Amino acid sequence: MPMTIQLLDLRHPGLYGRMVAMKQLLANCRLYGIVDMGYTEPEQIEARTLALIHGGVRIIQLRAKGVELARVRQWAVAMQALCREHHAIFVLNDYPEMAAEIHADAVHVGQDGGSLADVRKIVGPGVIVGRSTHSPEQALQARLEGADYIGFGPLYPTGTKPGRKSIGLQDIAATQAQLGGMPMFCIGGINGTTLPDVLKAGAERVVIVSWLLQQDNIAESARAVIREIEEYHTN
Ligand code: TZP
Repeated sequence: MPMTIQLLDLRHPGLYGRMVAMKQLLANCRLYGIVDMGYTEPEQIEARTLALIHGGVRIIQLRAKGVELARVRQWAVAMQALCREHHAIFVLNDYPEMAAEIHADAVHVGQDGGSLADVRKIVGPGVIVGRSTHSPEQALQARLEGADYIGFGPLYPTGTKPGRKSIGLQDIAATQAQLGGMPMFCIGGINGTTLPDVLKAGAERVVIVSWLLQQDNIAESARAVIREIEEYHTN
C-alpha cells in the first residue's frame, strides 16, 4: 500500500473510510429526494425521510427556505440521524456553518452561496459539497471549483422555484459528458409524465421534489422512479 494512503488511514481512519463510502454512495444515486418545508409539515419530516429511504433514495436534502435557524437545525439533526442509521447521505441546503456543526454528510449551495473554496473551508474535506447550476457554463465552473455533484435545472418551470427561468432539456447530454463523471442531477418540473423525456435527453440522475412529496405512497413512487431510470440505462 502506498505510504500516503497508510498515513491518511492511520491518522483519520473513520473520516477517511466514511468519505470514500459516501462518495461511492453518491456515485450510485439515481434519485435525489428533498424534504422541502414548502410542502411538508414539521411533524411529517421523519416519516417522509423514512419513506424516501424505504423507497431506495440514498441522498436526501432538507430544504427549509425562510425558516428560523433554530428550527432548521433541529430538523437537520433529526434527518441526519435517520440518514446515518439507514446509510443514506444527508444534505443540508444553504447553511455550511450549520452543516459543519451538526456533522451533516453534505451541504448544498446555490449560485449565490459564495465560492466553493469558502464553503469547503467551512465544512472541511470530509463533507460532500453540491452546487445548483442553471447553464452548462455554471456546471463546468462548479466542477472546476471542486463541487462533488451538481444540480442542473430547472429543466421545466416549477412552483418549487417560482420565477426561475427554465433551461430545457437540450443541454443535458453534452453537459454531463463534459463533467468527467462528476454526478449531475437534473432538476425542476420532473414527475412521472416528464421523466421519460428527461431520460431520453440523457439524464442519468434526477431530483424530484414536489411530485414525489405529493404522492400517496412516497416510498413506492420513489422505487418506481429508480427502477425506471435503472431500466432505461441498462437497456
Ligand atoms: N432548483 C432548481 S429547480 C428546483 C430547485 C431546488 C426545484 C425543483 O422542484 P420540483 O418540485 O421537483 O420541480
